Amino acid sequence: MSQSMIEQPNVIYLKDYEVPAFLVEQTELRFELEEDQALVRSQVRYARNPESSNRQHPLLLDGHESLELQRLSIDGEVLSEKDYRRVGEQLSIPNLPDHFTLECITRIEPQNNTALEGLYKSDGMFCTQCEAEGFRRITFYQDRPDVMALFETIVVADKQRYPVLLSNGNMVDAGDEDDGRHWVKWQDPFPKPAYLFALVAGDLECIDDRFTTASGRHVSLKIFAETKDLDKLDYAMTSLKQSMKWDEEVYGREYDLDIFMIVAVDFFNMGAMENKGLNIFNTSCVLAHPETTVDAGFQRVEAVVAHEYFHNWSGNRVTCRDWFQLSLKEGFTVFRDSQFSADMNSPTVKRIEDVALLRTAQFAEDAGPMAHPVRPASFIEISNFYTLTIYEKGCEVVRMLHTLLGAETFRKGSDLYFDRHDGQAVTTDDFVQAMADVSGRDLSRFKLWYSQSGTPQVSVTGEYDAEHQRYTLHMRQSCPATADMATKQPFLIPVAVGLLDAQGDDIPLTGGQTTEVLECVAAEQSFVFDNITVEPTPSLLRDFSAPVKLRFPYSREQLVFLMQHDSDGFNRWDAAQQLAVGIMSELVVDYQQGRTLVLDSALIEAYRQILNDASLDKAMVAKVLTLPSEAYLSELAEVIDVDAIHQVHRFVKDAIATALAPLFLQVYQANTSAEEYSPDATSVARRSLKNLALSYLMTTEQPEYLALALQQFKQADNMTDSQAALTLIAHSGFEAEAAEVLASFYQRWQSESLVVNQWLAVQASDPKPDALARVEALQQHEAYDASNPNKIRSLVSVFCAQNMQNFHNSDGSGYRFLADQIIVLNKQNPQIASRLLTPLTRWKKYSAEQGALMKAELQRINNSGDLSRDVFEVLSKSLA
Ligand code: 0A1
Ligand code: ZN
Repeated sequence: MSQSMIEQPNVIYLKDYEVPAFLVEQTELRFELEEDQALVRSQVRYARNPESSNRQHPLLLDGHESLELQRLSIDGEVLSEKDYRRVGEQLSIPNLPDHFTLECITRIEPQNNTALEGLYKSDGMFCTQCEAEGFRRITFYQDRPDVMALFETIVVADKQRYPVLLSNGNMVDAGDEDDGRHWVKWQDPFPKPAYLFALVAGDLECIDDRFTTASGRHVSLKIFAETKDLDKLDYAMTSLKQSMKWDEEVYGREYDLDIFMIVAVDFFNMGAMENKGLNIFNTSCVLAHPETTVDAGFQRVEAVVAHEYFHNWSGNRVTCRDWFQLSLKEGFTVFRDSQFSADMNSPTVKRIEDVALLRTAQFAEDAGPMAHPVRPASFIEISNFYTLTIYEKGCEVVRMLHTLLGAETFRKGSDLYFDRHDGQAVTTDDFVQAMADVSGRDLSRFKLWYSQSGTPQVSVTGEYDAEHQRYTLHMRQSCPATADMATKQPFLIPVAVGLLDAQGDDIPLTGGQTTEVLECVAAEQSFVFDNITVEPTPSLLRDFSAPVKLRFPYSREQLVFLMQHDSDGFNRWDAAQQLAVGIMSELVVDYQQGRTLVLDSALIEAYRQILNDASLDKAMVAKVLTLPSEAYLSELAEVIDVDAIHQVHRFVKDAIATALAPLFLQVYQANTSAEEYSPDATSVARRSLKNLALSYLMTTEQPEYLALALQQFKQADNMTDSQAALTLIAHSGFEAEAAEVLASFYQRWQSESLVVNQWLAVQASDPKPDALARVEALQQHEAYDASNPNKIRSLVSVFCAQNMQNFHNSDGSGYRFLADQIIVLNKQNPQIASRLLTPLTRWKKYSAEQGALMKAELQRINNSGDLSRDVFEVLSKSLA
């Protein structure tokens, strides 16, 4: 057996779940923070778990290899090395009584922790990230979510460098020591698993506010950041208060501590983290200011603040039994935050954005080598499972329950779930059971959504029987084999349907309703509508009622008709997408066969109509007039021809722009406003339409429109307009102007790290052929920091995941570049390395030659040695 075979990481299976041998009554932690180390003393009171079958079971503690164990004692008696076994990530202590206190002192080096898991330093401050398995990098512990304990934490550090010392719960005591150090003691009254533990120590300032809950509890709200960012916290605070109120009104959930804190950190692997009472946020998800943040950035802050806050109930009060249940908290919480964002803004636009993400990225995940169910059956490294499937598809699964049960029953179900399981660590089955109990429904077939991977396909045809005034929808469902699962049983698919008459009005269906939810549960099934006096046009899967690929043989005329008349806003947009997809797919074939490209005027006329329809919401117009993305067209393609898709996309956009330029110019001018910036839905809609119009105009490469963009770039008083103009000019063929705006933008914003990230991303996504050389040069730029995930994402990820044309250059240079990055990052930050791999893992979707180039780079990474579990898992699945 080769060395690498011996070291192959273990696969962990859901079916092997066992309850913990010991429960924890109390966890006391003391952190001594210094510049070259941190000493952690933990004192933990254990009791044998009465539910554990084996009364002799040793205590199994998780502890990362980087932990230096300095002392271990039981009830005051120091253990020697023969009293325990430390193998790999586990420490096993046999022969224990039923009750005892274990004291453990570990030495760690946060200043050298580049993985950003456990306790690490971000820009001079200490912070933690313990989900999923980061706590084991701090001390030896049963680092699993079903072990919940009361935590008490003392943090000691130099007072001048680290005036602010935070942890979970309430501050109960504090004091100074003689040597310039100080300490603070925190107590969390709610039992929690170790993954929700947090600590922050730094030179931070905060903004303060308060919130009074429905039952009259006064909660102090604090958002911390570095002094320079203090002026960018107001929007997050407003969003937090709105979230607190919304959760009371919509879910009946109140906040439960006297204080709620958010801390902004610059080095963070993900978006944010819901640690009890002390959320830690990536600066990119909490800082917002009109001058430095685009509209989408404001909306992201609002959504992520809400998401983390909502976790206080869906995640913290009721948590996961094991990590296979991750979607229990994530799918439900994404559903909650999407409902919140819909309520705060435009529900239809929010739905369109969510579905666009799901259909491009999650469907692609389901079709790739990392395909897994919403409740996976196995994993090697849990960090690899913070995926679009767990989050976004998990959200869709909860949404389907909401659709099937109706809002009122769903609320009863969530009340029962929170009530029944408060303080427990539970499973997705428990969640569905609460929904089944309140509705009296048997949801066993529904649960296949949790256990089966893959995107179901639903083919629908319609049949009209004029004589009997009857319309029948015939549905067939199937689900393709996925990398992890060959065969699937039929799902319970809720298909929301409306029928339009010849005028485009909804025909009343059962009970006079205009939308009916059909439940498709068999491979083949027909649904009959009676008293239908004319042949209708069906509007199917309204509001995207299930995460499936639905096909109906619509004619182009029918799609235009739906675009104009469907009462379901989502389906109006989707009809436009289907129309464009149909036309563009044909053009891709024309391009491949060397035929001259000609655009079907149906698309131009449909767009003209929309532009002329003053009754429409502007955000909707902007969405409807946005062509299907190259990523979506790629997902739909059997074999991805990057060049053909790119050229066709350009061609279609240019043809539309040329035909409708005067209209776009009118729209642009009508929506240019001198009003002060505001991130409210109406203003966001106006800017989105205006900047969409500008993007069409710029496609024509006419100097007069360049002048318009330059003027917008110079005069903009907000980042949305400034960045829109910057991107269009930088990506255009006007090279002198492109260089000029990029230089002036950097000059102006170099001290704003998040703006610099946008500047990096604009260059990384430039479709012009020199993009890779530019990206490589930018890696040497003073603005770049190869250890900061936000910088890596802005430059490397954007190039590899969004700059399709250049990343997939047929000389393989893009693939080589990415592999080189991953080989370095694999050691430095395995989570980021593994995420970056995604574009290469899809090699089977490309032509044989391209696929071979991609695969060769995966193999080169594989041979580079010393792979982290994260990278190993993705590589081995991709090469299987
Ligand atoms: N629970 C967080 C996501 C998160 C997961 C892992 C992290 O570090 C590896 C950080 C954050 C959320 O859903 O927001
Ligand atoms: Zn979450």
